Amino acid sequence: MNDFPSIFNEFSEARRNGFIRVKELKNKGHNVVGVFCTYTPMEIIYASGAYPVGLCGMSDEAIPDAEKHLPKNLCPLIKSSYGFAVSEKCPYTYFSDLLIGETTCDGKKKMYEYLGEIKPMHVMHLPQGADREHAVKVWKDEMIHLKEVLEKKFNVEITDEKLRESIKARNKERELLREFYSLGKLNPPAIKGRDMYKVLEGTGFTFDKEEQNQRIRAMIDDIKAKYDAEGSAISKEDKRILVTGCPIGGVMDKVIGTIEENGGVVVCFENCGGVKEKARLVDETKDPYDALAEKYINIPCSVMCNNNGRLELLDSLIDEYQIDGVIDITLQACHTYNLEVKRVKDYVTTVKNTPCMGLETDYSQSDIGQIKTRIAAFIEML
Ligand code: BJ8
Repeated sequence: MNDFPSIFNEFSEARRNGFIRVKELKNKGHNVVGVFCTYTPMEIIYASGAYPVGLCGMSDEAIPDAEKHLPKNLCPLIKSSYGFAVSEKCPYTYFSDLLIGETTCDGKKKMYEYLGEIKPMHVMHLPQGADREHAVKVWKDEMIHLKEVLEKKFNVEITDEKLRESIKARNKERELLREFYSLGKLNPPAIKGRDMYKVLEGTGFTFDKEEQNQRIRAMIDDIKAKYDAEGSAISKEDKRILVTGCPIGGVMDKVIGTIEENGGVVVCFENCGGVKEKARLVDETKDPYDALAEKYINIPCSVMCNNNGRLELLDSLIDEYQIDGVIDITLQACHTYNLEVKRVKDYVTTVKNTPCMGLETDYSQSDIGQIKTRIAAFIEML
């Protein structure tokens, strides 16, 4: 039987060790594409032969560098991402041949204009809603435009065959990760949310996908076998928490750690990095660009108007994961998620009869005491 904590840690080390792997890829003549968002159609990047890597900043280390150019009252994820790029403190950004962003929130899309002065940058124009037929057409055209940009940049041809192969490979990875995070459906869950997140996050910095999939397959089988033989190390009394809202890479320890040290266990991450991107596969039977446009435009992020898909997803997840309480995390100055807090809270408490708490925070440690008090009180009340 495997040693789970060390396997989980290996995944969380992937980000740090990935620096060396990226350098090796560059030395071997491969292209690297830096990305910032779940809307990026990774399949097209893979079909160009390049390796995508996530560049969203997850610590406050480079925020002072960003604040030399950007306003202070901006989302920490945007400031951190820009700060790492402008200060050349992030090797992933440094080694990227091209950066791809999307017109999501105002802060990100305007930050991309500055990033474009540092590195080659392509911004995809994301429609602002998924419920109109022409929006899907516009998004499909943007996919085709991205294909042309990558072909020109890397002097390659992206054939439909290559694209279909990468769609299949990504779907396979998604299905495996869905099986992995579904371990949270067990009651009590088989693993803690912090460990689950380490693995999910680590996959964004693992470049050999075949090897990654084999490791995850073996890990799922081992965890299930251990659970069947010995039960779970997690108490059935722990309150089952669903986390939704902004990406949480930069507030992982502060928020998820605090939940799990105060009688809760995070069994489901609805946000980016968790279920949001993986809930829906790309249809392998359709024209690949139609299928990619349909899949990606339906990601239920708060930048969309309307974003009813988020409530639909939360509705089913609360049932499937037997949720005791929902915590909706907003990064400071993220207006779109902040504005959705009321809608989420109203829906979750009235329709699903489940307690819900909104939590606003940033990448600093200054509010840690207040966060602890609020989370402990919320869990106590469940
Ligand atoms: S699909 S969540 S990765 S946009 S937290 S930068 S929205 S101000 S990160 Fe996001 Fe794509 Fe949506 Fe996901 Fe702006 Fe809000 Fe900051 Fe955000």
